[in-house]
Amino acid sequence: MIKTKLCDLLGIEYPIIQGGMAWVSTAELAAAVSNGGGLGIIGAGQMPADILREEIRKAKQFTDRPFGVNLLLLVPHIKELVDVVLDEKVAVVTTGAGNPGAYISKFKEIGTKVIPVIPSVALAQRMEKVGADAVVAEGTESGGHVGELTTMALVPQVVDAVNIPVIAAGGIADGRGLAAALALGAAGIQVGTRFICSTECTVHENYKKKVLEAKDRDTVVTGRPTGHPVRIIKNKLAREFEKLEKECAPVEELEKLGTGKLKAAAVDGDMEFGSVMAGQSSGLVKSIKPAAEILEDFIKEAEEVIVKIQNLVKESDKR
Ligand code: TUI
Repeated sequence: MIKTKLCDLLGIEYPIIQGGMAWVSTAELAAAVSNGGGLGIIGAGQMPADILREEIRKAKQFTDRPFGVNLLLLVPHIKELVDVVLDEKVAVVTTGAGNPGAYISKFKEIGTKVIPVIPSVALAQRMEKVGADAVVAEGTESGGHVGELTTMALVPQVVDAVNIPVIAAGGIADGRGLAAALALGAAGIQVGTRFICSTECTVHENYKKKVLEAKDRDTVVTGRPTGHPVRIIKNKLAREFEKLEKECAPVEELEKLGTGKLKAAAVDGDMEFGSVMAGQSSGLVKSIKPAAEILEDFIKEAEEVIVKIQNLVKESDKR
């Protein structure tokens, strides 16, 4: 069994939280992960407020365990989404693509735990100062909107810089990754890509297939000049981005190219011109399984790896 302070903080069995992926992490997936012993998270993305409320209520029907909502701070109606999460008293909020400082005190007043996703040490320190309960240190291996640093370099630097629990994210899709994250000082992991290929994930089947087929070099970061670099699986859309970026096309043109493309991939199954956001760990994903089984596999494999390393140390001492 692998228990950490993150399990105590969130009231969960395993130190694994599911990435709140816009258009991908619906109530079904979130509830399945929470029922399996992790923390499931609904990705609010650009949902209208009333749809987010419906998703939260659906998740409450599917599970009695705590779950969370991921809020994308760059959406124009973010204040309405914050109000829904407050109103529904969701247990945990993770935030992406910005600084949630302005909302933290409101969440804390009602006992909602706030866990910002951050790509740097400076932001982690700022988040600790304004009262975050933990941070997700997300490396550039992740899918979707990414920072510059790798998980291997970022996580231990964040661990050294703050006193709140650090959750490692980016490139982690099996128990070896969980063991490695713990070795870096993390109190747990956030997993996105592996859960795309779960039975309960409601994303289009073509999306799951694309992740299953992807190999190690099949993702690429697009849209750097827009200030919102996004990792996706290579396809015609990625090539179009590459072409426009080479031509130094205006930012507006790049932004226009990206608009609505995640929905096209996740809902309509457009694998050519849709934005198939997924991490570098796609190459590790080989099967579609129930979320609970994925969680058990993570823990079992991490335990085996840790024992193996302990044995290595013991054997080395005898030499
Ligand atoms: O947010 C994510 N991953 C995402 S968001 C997304 S949807 C999207 N679509 C198009 C363009 C942009 C987003 C798909 N995947 N991960 C968490 C994350 N947050 N990664 C990086 C950051 C981040 C960046 C800047 C967090 C804070 C931040 O702060 C800037 C500041 O100083 O305010």
